Amino acid sequence: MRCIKCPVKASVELRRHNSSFCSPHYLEFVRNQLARNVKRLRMFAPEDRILVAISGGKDSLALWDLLLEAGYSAVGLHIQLGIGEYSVRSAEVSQDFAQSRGAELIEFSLDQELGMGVPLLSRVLRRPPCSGCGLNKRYLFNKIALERGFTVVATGHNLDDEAATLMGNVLRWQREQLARQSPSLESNHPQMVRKVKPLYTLTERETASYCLIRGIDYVVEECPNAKGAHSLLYKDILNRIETESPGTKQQFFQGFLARMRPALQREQTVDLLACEECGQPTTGEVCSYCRMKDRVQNYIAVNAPNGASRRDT
Ligand code: Q46
Ligand code: ZN
Ligand code: ZN
Repeated sequence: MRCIKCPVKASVELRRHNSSFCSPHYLEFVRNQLARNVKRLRMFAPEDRILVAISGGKDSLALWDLLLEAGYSAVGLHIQLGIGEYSVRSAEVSQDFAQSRGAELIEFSLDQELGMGVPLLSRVLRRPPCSGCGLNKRYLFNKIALERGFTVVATGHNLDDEAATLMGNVLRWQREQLARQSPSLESNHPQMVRKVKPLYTLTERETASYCLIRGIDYVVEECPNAKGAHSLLYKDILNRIETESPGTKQQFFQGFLARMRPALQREQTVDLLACEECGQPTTGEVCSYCRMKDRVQNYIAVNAPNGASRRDT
């Protein structure tokens, strides 16, 4: 099989695009996808200061690499979640990447900020690990971006992530989540930073191929808490459909953005207020992060007043 752009043997085949590329032309394809997405959805401009959420996985590192290559001001933010070896390795990989590119990486530790990592937090809140983890990440990305003068937060969500989230939202008919699901979310509150997902048209396999060709070392293992997650089931189902009918995943998500989301958006009438404790946007008086933090502080005051067992993970 030959590259569709030159006579060289292809190294990546994209059945949904009916295309195959040699390595240099594949990199060009990925760069063009990013540039097109950024332009089409007006995600950011050259003068924007971008905070890139870095997990240490293939998607976030590919995104950071692409933004740096394109000359954007892109600073990484890695939040250490305290999930055993997985978090140790994620931090190392993120630091190594930053060092290799001479890029700035902001590191933040949940243990230091909150007094505990995700595993203990899950037990204190009596909720699945991903629930507390997601709440912290969403809140901290926005807060750190605001405090440090970033104009936009970029995450590495890919087409598989977006299609699986869409499937979950549709299966439960979650109107509010559907209305908010977008690769480019404008700020609707003075304390809210714009959120963008510039890789939303690329699949997991495509970002992995990009990392492989670019020689980017990333954490291959999934977070241990992802096991049994509904999102993995949806991804598996969508991949099986995709194998039989290439392009379905893309049509599913792009069709939603073009035909369904505009109607849902018009219905959205949620007024955001400023949290009485931290000033961040919320629909109630006190935001869910501050309510969670109160519970954590109560737990620490009763169970580990000296912080002795704070690292009980
Ligand atoms: S890191 Fe956190 Fe994910 Fe791990 S605990 Fe769940 S949400 S699975 S992206
Ligand atoms: Zn080629
Ligand atoms: Zn708050």
